[in-house]
Amino acid sequence: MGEYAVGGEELDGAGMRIGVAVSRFNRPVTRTLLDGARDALARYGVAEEDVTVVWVPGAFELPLAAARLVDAHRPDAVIALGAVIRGETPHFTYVAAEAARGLQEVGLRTGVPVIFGVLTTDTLDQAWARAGGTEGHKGREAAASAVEMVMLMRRIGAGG
Ligand code: INI
Repeated sequence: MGEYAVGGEELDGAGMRIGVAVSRFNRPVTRTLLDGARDALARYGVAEEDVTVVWVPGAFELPLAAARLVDAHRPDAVIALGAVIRGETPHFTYVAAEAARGLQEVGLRTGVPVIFGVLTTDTLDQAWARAGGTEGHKGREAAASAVEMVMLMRRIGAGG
């Protein structure tokens, strides 16, 4: 029996190695997500040289990059950042759903936390609102989730 939790105030990323996969599609937004994630990781004590960033063409490519990062670098966590905006085509549904499914699969296969920092919105304005605007900052939140999940996995123990 037991109960495991990590409080936001105790987030400590000192010594953690973090991989970041980020998509170029809607780059001004994803660049902002990346800047926020990097800044937040630094605030949690993650050293700059312990953060590895990989750029991919679009969100659909995020799962493969996350998988390769895990297999090649064995980071403590991977953060995936992207912006999928609905626009006019059904492409949105496939890209967003496959990014989510693929990223979840990488985390479950490897036991390394994979954080879903992918915006899925109807409009560009809604994406900006979640990239440091009125609805928060998904990049910063992703960084916090990454550090929390690494701490939590260590507390639970017996990882892969
Ligand atoms: N990729 C995104 O990251 N965001 C989008 O909004 C998007 N839309 O709308 O099409 C998008 N498409 C590209 C996709 O991720 C792949 O890069 C492409 O299909 C090549 O595999």
